[in-house]
Amino acid sequence: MAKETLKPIGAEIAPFTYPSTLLRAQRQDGPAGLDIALFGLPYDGGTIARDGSRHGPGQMRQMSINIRGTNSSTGVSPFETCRIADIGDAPINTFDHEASVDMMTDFCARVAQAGAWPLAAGGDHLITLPVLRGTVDPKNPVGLVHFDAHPDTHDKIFGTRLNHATPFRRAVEEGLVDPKRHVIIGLRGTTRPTDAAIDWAREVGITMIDADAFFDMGPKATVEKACEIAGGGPVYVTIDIDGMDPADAPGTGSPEPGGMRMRDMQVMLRGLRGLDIVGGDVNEVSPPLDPTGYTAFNAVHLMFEVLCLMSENRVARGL
Ligand SMILES: [Mn+2]
Repeated sequence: MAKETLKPIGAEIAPFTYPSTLLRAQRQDGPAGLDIALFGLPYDGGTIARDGSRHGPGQMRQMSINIRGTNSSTGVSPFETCRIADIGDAPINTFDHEASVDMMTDFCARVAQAGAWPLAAGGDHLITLPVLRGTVDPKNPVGLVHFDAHPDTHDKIFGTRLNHATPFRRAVEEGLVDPKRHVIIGLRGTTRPTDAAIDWAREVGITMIDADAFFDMGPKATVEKACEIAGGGPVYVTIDIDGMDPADAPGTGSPEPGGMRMRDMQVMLRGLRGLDIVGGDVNEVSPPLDPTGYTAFNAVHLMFEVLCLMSENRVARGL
């Protein structure tokens, strides 16, 4: 018997009302009974310079206005097969960095304890660490499909271990991510004569497909390679919006020219079908840096693609 699902708010009958929920999902307090929990992690205390991504979840809710329930390319309708709701934002403490990371971790742990899979809106890229800490058992680490202009594998910045340039160093150290199944796509930008973050990533076996390699291979060959690397176990998808070209995502703290366009991202995300995708996030959308909202608009369309992958996998697993 088909399960009773939560239909998106007004997607058919009131397309121009503002539900102000992620992907027009229904609002629910807490993750009980959900297959997939959508939520915000409105924290940018890990940002080195240009911040503002704490406002990302809010603008992503506003820009969810045009999201309808079905993926026109794949035919997947996540709200028909899975119980999905927006459970709001994790609490944080603006004046206490370490406590905020712990509060986000606790929030995500409650999602996992309810049996739901997480799909988060950031926040800066540090937010991926509490999602992984809260939802991944180190006995069963995830593979990572990671879109980003930067590797985020530094050890420390200004002596601190928790910021948006370090989350994947910590995640690998803590056994949450299998570095042999971690692929980063889109690396580029000005750098330094030596880059310890890149060197470390290479040493531990992370695969890096930089923007030059991506544009040589094209999105289809790139995603085929990504599937080969990340497959063989549960997979998490993390999308730093600065992986995209600033033409499609200007509203982010560390934009880098020469990146992937929206179409490239759509082709690659749809190419991940068949992987065991159990969670994801879209992060680094900074509304103050893009008053048009176009960055957040694209971000929620990417989030919907990840939701389709997760819901399809949930069905494949018989959950
Ligand atoms: Mn990043």
